[in-house]
Amino acid sequence: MLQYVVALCLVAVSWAQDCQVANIQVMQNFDRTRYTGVWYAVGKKDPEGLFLLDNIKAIMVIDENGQMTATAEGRVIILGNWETCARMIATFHDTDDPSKFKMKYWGAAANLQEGYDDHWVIDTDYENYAVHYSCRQVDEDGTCKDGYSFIFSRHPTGLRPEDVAIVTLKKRELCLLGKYRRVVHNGYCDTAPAK
Ligand code: DAO
Repeated sequence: MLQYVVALCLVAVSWAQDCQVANIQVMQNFDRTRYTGVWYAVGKKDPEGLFLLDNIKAIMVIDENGQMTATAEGRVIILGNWETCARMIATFHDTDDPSKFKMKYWGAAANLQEGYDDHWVIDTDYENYAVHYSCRQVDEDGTCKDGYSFIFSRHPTGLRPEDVAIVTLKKRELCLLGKYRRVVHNGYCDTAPAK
Protein backbone atom coordinates (compact mmCIF):
# COMPACT_ATOMS: atom_id res chain seq x y z
CA MET A 1 0.00 0.00 0.00
CA LEU A 2 2.80 2.41 0.98
CA GLN A 3 4.59 1.63 -2.29
CA TYR A 4 1.38 2.43 -4.15
CA VAL A 5 1.03 5.79 -2.40
CA VAL A 6 4.69 6.67 -3.02
CA ALA A 7 4.38 5.76 -6.69
CA LEU A 8 1.22 7.84 -6.98
CA CYS A 9 2.97 10.81 -5.34
CA LEU A 10 5.92 10.49 -7.72
CA VAL A 11 3.59 10.50 -10.69
CA ALA A 12 1.71 13.48 -9.27
CA VAL A 13 4.94 15.42 -8.69
CA SER A 14 6.23 14.67 -12.18
CA TRP A 15 2.90 15.87 -13.58
CA ALA A 16 2.85 19.05 -11.52
CA GLN A 17 3.89 21.74 -13.96
CA ASP A 18 4.78 25.24 -12.92
CA CYS A 19 3.25 26.51 -16.19
CA GLN A 20 6.05 29.04 -16.61
CA VAL A 21 6.50 29.86 -20.29
CA ALA A 22 10.26 30.11 -19.70
CA ASN A 23 10.35 26.53 -18.43
CA ILE A 24 8.49 24.89 -21.32
CA GLN A 25 10.46 21.99 -22.73
CA VAL A 26 10.77 22.00 -26.51
CA MET A 27 11.85 19.36 -29.01
CA GLN A 28 15.44 18.19 -28.58
CA ASN A 29 17.69 17.96 -31.69
CA PHE A 30 14.98 19.40 -33.90
CA ASP A 31 15.53 18.64 -37.58
CA ARG A 32 13.72 21.23 -39.70
CA THR A 33 14.22 19.20 -42.88
CA ARG A 34 12.20 16.32 -41.48
CA TYR A 35 9.49 18.81 -40.39
CA THR A 36 8.81 19.87 -43.99
CA GLY A 37 5.74 18.77 -45.92
CA VAL A 38 2.06 18.71 -45.19
CA TRP A 39 0.67 18.95 -41.67
CA TYR A 40 -3.04 18.88 -40.84
CA ALA A 41 -4.13 20.61 -37.64
CA VAL A 42 -6.34 18.06 -35.89
CA GLY A 43 -6.51 19.86 -32.53
CA LYS A 44 -6.28 23.52 -31.58
CA LYS A 45 -6.18 25.56 -28.42
CA ASP A 46 -7.44 28.93 -29.55
CA PRO A 47 -6.01 32.32 -28.69
CA GLU A 48 -8.14 35.32 -27.83
CA GLY A 49 -9.82 36.49 -31.02
CA LEU A 50 -9.34 33.21 -32.80
CA PHE A 51 -8.79 33.24 -36.55
CA LEU A 52 -8.42 29.81 -38.16
CA LEU A 53 -11.47 27.67 -37.43
CA ASP A 54 -11.04 24.32 -39.16
CA ASN A 55 -9.75 22.65 -42.32
CA ILE A 56 -6.35 23.97 -41.25
CA LYS A 57 -3.49 22.66 -43.32
CA ALA A 58 0.12 23.88 -43.34
CA ILE A 59 2.83 23.03 -45.83
CA MET A 60 6.33 23.57 -44.47
CA VAL A 61 9.19 24.20 -46.86
CA ILE A 62 12.91 24.94 -46.52
CA ASP A 63 14.01 27.53 -49.04
CA GLU A 64 17.37 27.77 -50.84
CA ASN A 65 18.84 29.72 -47.89
CA GLY A 66 17.80 27.11 -45.39
CA GLN A 67 15.01 29.31 -44.03
CA MET A 68 11.76 27.61 -43.09
CA THR A 69 8.66 29.02 -44.77
CA ALA A 70 5.07 27.85 -44.94
CA THR A 71 1.83 28.25 -46.74
CA ALA A 72 -1.29 27.48 -44.81
CA GLU A 73 -5.02 27.53 -45.28
CA GLY A 74 -8.06 27.25 -43.12
CA ARG A 75 -11.70 28.22 -42.83
CA VAL A 76 -12.23 31.62 -41.27
CA ILE A 77 -15.07 34.01 -40.60
CA ILE A 78 -13.99 37.59 -41.03
CA LEU A 79 -15.67 40.98 -41.28
CA GLY A 80 -18.43 39.81 -38.95
CA ASN A 81 -19.96 36.98 -40.95
CA TRP A 82 -17.98 36.40 -44.15
CA GLU A 83 -16.94 32.76 -44.33
CA THR A 84 -14.01 31.97 -46.58
CA CYS A 85 -10.90 29.86 -46.93
CA ALA A 86 -7.93 31.96 -45.87
CA ARG A 87 -4.65 31.35 -47.65
CA MET A 88 -1.74 32.37 -45.45
CA ILE A 89 2.01 32.73 -45.91
CA ALA A 90 4.59 32.51 -43.15
CA THR A 91 8.33 32.90 -42.78
CA PHE A 92 10.16 31.54 -39.76
CA HIS A 93 13.04 33.39 -38.19
CA ASP A 94 15.63 31.39 -36.29
CA THR A 95 16.41 32.02 -32.63
CA ASP A 96 19.13 30.66 -30.33
CA ASP A 97 17.04 27.54 -29.83
CA PRO A 98 16.61 25.39 -32.99
CA SER A 99 13.08 24.42 -31.91
CA LYS A 100 11.93 27.99 -31.24
CA PHE A 101 11.08 30.21 -34.20
CA LYS A 102 9.53 33.61 -34.61
CA MET A 103 6.85 33.35 -37.28
CA LYS A 104 5.87 36.31 -39.44
CA TYR A 105 2.59 35.63 -41.17
CA TRP A 106 0.20 37.41 -43.45
CA GLY A 107 -2.72 36.70 -45.73
CA ALA A 108 -2.55 36.26 -49.49
CA ALA A 109 -5.52 38.63 -49.63
CA ALA A 110 -6.46 41.75 -47.72
CA ASN A 111 -8.56 41.57 -44.54
CA LEU A 112 -6.81 38.45 -43.28
CA GLN A 113 -4.90 38.40 -40.02
CA GLU A 114 -1.20 39.16 -39.94
CA GLY A 115 1.24 38.96 -37.10
CA TYR A 116 4.55 37.96 -35.60
CA ASP A 117 4.18 35.04 -33.21
CA ASP A 118 6.35 32.46 -31.55
CA HIS A 119 6.31 29.07 -33.24
CA TRP A 120 7.76 26.52 -30.85
CA VAL A 121 8.01 22.87 -31.77
CA ILE A 122 7.30 21.04 -28.53
CA ASP A 123 7.52 17.52 -29.86
CA THR A 124 7.30 15.62 -33.13
CA ASP A 125 8.12 12.23 -34.55
CA TYR A 126 8.15 13.93 -38.01
CA GLU A 127 6.18 11.06 -39.55
CA ASN A 128 2.88 11.30 -37.71
CA TYR A 129 2.41 14.07 -35.14
CA ALA A 130 3.76 17.43 -34.07
CA VAL A 131 2.85 19.57 -31.06
CA HIS A 132 3.16 23.32 -31.65
CA TYR A 133 2.95 26.12 -29.08
CA SER A 134 2.82 29.88 -29.24
CA CYS A 135 2.43 32.24 -26.32
CA ARG A 136 1.44 35.68 -27.49
CA GLN A 137 1.38 37.32 -24.07
CA VAL A 138 3.21 36.25 -20.95
CA ASP A 139 1.44 37.21 -17.72
CA GLU A 140 3.12 38.97 -14.80
CA ASP A 141 3.50 35.63 -13.01
CA GLY A 142 5.34 34.09 -15.96
CA THR A 143 2.44 31.93 -17.17
CA CYS A 144 0.88 32.39 -20.59
CA LYS A 145 -1.97 34.90 -20.64
CA ASP A 146 -2.85 34.50 -24.30
CA GLY A 147 -1.57 31.83 -26.62
CA TYR A 148 -2.47 29.05 -28.98
CA SER A 149 -1.33 25.59 -29.85
CA PHE A 150 -1.84 23.30 -32.80
CA ILE A 151 -1.76 19.52 -32.69
CA PHE A 152 -0.58 18.60 -36.16
CA SER A 153 -0.91 15.24 -37.83
CA ARG A 154 0.36 13.93 -41.14
CA HIS A 155 -3.08 12.33 -41.45
CA PRO A 156 -6.21 14.51 -41.92
CA THR A 157 -8.25 11.91 -40.07
CA GLY A 158 -6.44 12.62 -36.81
CA LEU A 159 -3.77 11.14 -34.60
CA ARG A 160 -2.92 7.47 -34.68
CA PRO A 161 -4.10 5.78 -31.46
CA GLU A 162 -0.48 5.05 -30.55
CA ASP A 163 0.38 8.79 -30.65
CA VAL A 164 -2.44 9.95 -28.39
CA ALA A 165 -0.66 9.21 -25.09
CA ILE A 166 2.48 11.20 -25.94
CA VAL A 167 0.44 14.12 -27.29
CA THR A 168 -1.71 14.08 -24.15
CA LEU A 169 1.45 14.20 -22.02
CA LYS A 170 2.70 17.21 -24.00
CA LYS A 171 -0.66 18.98 -23.62
CA ARG A 172 -0.36 18.43 -19.88
CA GLU A 173 3.21 19.77 -19.82
CA LEU A 174 1.95 22.88 -21.62
CA CYS A 175 -0.74 23.27 -18.93
CA LEU A 176 -3.29 23.13 -21.74
CA LEU A 177 -4.87 19.74 -21.15
CA GLY A 178 -8.63 20.03 -21.73
CA LYS A 179 -8.31 23.31 -23.61
CA TYR A 180 -8.09 21.92 -27.14
CA ARG A 181 -10.93 21.46 -29.58
CA ARG A 182 -11.00 19.05 -32.46
CA VAL A 183 -10.29 20.56 -35.88
CA VAL A 184 -12.35 18.97 -38.62
CA HIS A 185 -11.30 18.42 -42.22
CA ASN A 186 -14.34 18.18 -44.44
CA GLY A 187 -12.91 19.52 -47.69
CA TYR A 188 -14.14 23.09 -47.19
CA CYS A 189 -10.93 24.60 -48.58
CA ASP A 190 -10.96 22.21 -51.53
CA THR A 191 -14.24 23.62 -52.74
CA ALA A 192 -14.34 27.18 -51.40
CA PRO A 193 -12.26 29.65 -53.38
CA ALA A 194 -9.12 30.34 -51.39
CA LYS A 195 -8.70 34.01 -50.36
O1 DAO B 1 -5.86 30.84 -35.77
O2 DAO B 1 -6.42 31.83 -34.04
C1 DAO B 1 -5.56 31.53 -34.84
C2 DAO B 1 -4.17 32.01 -34.62
C3 DAO B 1 -3.22 31.45 -35.58
C4 DAO B 1 -2.74 32.49 -36.53
C5 DAO B 1 -1.59 31.96 -37.31
C6 DAO B 1 -1.88 31.89 -38.77
C7 DAO B 1 -0.64 31.64 -39.53
C8 DAO B 1 -0.71 30.41 -40.31
C9 DAO B 1 0.61 29.81 -40.57
C10 DAO B 1 0.76 28.55 -39.79
C11 DAO B 1 1.91 27.77 -40.18
C12 DAO B 1 2.17 26.73 -39.15
